[in-house]
Amino acid sequence: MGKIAITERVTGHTELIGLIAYPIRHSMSPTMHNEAFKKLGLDYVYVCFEVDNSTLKDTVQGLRAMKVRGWNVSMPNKVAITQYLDKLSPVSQIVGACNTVVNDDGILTGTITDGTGAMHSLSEEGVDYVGKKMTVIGAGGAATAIEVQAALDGVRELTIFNVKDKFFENAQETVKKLRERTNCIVNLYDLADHAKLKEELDSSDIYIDATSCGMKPLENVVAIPDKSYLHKGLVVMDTVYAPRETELMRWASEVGCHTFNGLGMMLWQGAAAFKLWTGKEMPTDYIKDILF
Ligand code: SKM
Repeated sequence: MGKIAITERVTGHTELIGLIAYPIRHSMSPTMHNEAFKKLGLDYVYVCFEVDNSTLKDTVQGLRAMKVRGWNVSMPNKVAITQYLDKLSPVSQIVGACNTVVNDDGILTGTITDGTGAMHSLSEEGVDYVGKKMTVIGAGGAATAIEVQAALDGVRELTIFNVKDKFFENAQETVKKLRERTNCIVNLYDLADHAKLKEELDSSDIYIDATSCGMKPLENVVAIPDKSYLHKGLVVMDTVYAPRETELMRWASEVGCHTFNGLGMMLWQGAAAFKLWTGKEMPTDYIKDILF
């Protein structure tokens, strides 16, 4: 946007919507939301702020005091911010994290739209997940949001794999909560158990990779050992979108799987947040045309 466009668009009435994370200068959210505001003639601007856990509390207080309409939250603040909000949506409570805050007259409500974003992306790809078996690799923020939403949205069986790192315990908690609150059959295994991984993927309809494999600095790294773990008929979604095609997606194409990246998830998590702040549908076809 040039100087003229900014002075035409930003006036004394313009309201702010933010994204608080660190690092965050790489984000495509500002372009996505600002293009959508412009297209619909909505008087908001969306700006990134480099905020980590050390300045998070002050930031939340400041945004509330400034009557900012809302904001997105990304790493490393998704879990930490929950303690500073007034209310959390049911899904945010189960996931234990938040990526979207709405400020209604000083009452801050947090929710998480990453999971609905992923499920919406599957639907858009023509994947009917209700009653199906899904394997998800990963136990971080995005992975947990997907796992919870999948179980809530009617996936029959969910198998989670993760390496035995600090997130494994988190995944154990997720499994416990989902077993208590949903009818989904949920299991968790160590990603190092290759025999189990093969067995579970062989009997799955959908495989979602929600690790950072495939993304800088792990380009060309794949969470599964080789393409014999994939079968034709398996839907393979990689949550990575930069690069647009990961090594996992190349293997999946070679095997004949329906495969796609995380751009749809990114779009639909943003569209859900956009709706909460503005009450309007994001013009997603237009955004796809200009951004994807
Ligand atoms: O949950 C999303 C967040 O809303 C925006 C974002 C980004 O712009 O990079 C990434 C995810 O954490």
